[in-house]
Amino acid sequence: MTNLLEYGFPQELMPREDSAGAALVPARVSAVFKERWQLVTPEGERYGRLKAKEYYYEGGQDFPTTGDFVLALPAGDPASETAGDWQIVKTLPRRSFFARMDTWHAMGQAVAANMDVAFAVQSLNENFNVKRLERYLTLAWNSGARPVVLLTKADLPGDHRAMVEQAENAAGEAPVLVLSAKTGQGMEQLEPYLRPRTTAAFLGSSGVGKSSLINALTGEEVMDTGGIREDDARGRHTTTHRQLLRLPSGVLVIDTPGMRELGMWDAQAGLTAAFPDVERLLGQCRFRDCRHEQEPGCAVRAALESGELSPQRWKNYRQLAGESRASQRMKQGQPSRALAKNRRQASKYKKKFTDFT
Ligand SMILES: Nc1nc2c(ncn2[C@@H]2O[C@H](COP(=O)(O)OP(=O)(O)OP(=O)(O)O)[C@@H](O)[C@H]2O)c(=O)[nH]1
Ligand SMILES: [Mg+2]
Repeated sequence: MTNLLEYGFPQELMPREDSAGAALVPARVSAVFKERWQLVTPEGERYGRLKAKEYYYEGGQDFPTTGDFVLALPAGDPASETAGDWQIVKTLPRRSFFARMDTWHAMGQAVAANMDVAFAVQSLNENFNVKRLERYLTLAWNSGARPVVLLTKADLPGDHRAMVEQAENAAGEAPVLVLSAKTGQGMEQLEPYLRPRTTAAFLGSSGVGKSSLINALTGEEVMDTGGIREDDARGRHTTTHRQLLRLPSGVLVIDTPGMRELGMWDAQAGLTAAFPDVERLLGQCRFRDCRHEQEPGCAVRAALESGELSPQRWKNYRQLAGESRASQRMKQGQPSRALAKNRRQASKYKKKFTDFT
């Protein structure tokens, strides 16, 4: 018997024996494939499909994603059409979820759910990019999990101080840890974030070493890892699907493939947490509807002029806030021009890559 509590399933969400849903079995989604969900169930690993009545009709529930807690009906009669597959009946309330804009479907896509910690991973080479880090951090804060920045490959030659400092400035309240999966340097700093029964998701571009970190934590090659291009440190999309794993220490980790696109989806709370310095200034302009261009008494312009706020950070904030507003309009059913452009780009990607994630 697999104990679902060991997989982070909250006691209070367990079906009660005297409840109407007593026949339903708790499970956690460990991976999602085309219309099939890999589940950790009390009977071990099983596969499930969504019960149409609960999911595919108007007003249906959110499709489960990796890390979700669900209730399911065990596989029925082996002779029946659905033999072998469980039926997923309910997606239980999420305590956190990392979502991004799915430009193809013009909706939010939950990448991982019920994490306690969201690791935003970048490597200390050509991959390092503050703008991208701010993007990840905004969505990580928005997820409701605790964001932590991991700067990997600290064993690589060179002076990394400037990159670490830039990451610390961008990260604000989120801790920044410098480490190496290869040599083990700094790995002990992860310990407070990796407690038994808690869940940590690893998020970041392809090739930054997410799967390598998980292997280093396990002491075994539980995930495949791949090379990177020499010239720009880009990875080869080795991990192809999101996977929840339980490590020998009892912590649950979610490995994710490097995402090519990370658009904002309804991320105002994340922006407020990731850019407190900028949002504080917004409230200080003389005019409430200040556009931060030529208006007198503009606190943003004053901060840019004094050097208190860097032009890059301001520009990135505007970009992310614009995307977030566009996603809110989209939620209300108002398509935008920006979306149409994104969709054209997405369709190009779709033709080129089969693993569009
Ligand atoms: N020097 C050095 N190389 C590392 C380190 N961690 C990972 N690598 C290398 O970086 C490459 C990519 O590592 P992966 O772990 O596959 O990267 P990933 O983030 O899982 O990539 P995707 O699965 O494609 O998203 C591999 O060649 C690793 O050997 C490290 O700490 N130091
Ligand atoms: Mg990987």
